[in-house]
Amino acid sequence: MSMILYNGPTSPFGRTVKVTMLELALPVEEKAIDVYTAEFLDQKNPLRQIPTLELADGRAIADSRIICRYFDSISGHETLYPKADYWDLETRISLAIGIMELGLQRRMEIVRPESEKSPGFIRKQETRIDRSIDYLETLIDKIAAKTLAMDQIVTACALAYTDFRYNDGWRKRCPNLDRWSRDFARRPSMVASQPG
Ligand SMILES: N[C@@H](CCC(=O)N[C@@H](CS)C(=O)NCC(=O)O)C(=O)O
Repeated sequence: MSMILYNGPTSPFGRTVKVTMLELALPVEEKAIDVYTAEFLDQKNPLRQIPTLELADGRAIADSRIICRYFDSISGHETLYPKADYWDLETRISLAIGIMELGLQRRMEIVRPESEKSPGFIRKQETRIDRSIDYLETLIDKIAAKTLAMDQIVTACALAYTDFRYNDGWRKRCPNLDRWSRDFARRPSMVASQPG
């Protein structure tokens, strides 16, 4: 086994990387860690975040977006970043990653002690998540109308994380995205990477 992926059971960023790794059938050993106590990780990624990928020569690659890019570059498969529609594709990827980031910020705020929580901050993140998912619904033809690409993986993981940590109210508002995500969730890579 040449590469080690330090990961966690509920990270949406980690799930994106794992789905990509499984879809590309890459030989990566996954190690689930508790990132909050993983001091060893500081040497590889001073931000101490999961996912972090360690290469065979000891170098580390961090940030889900960069790890997925790296996987794509070494896979020998059809690229997950097709040239047609390229900047729109990257923008959809950013939007889906943004939904994950907002969901994580919301979650971090919710688990703070009662006296330190800001309901206004939580509501702001929820409004931005809802608005972003409604916007993705308008892009469904772009997202769904092709073979596997990176925007699909990130979108599916962002929506699943929203269901997991926030709510699934978007499914009623966004019937096309709902249908598409249910189909996508049946992929073995999505089944094998469910949180928990
Ligand atoms: N931009 C990073 C974000 C990764 C990230 O935020 N990971 C969280 C878990 S979901 C983490 O490691 N948090 C550690 C901490 O907050 O101490 C990526 O895309 O990989």
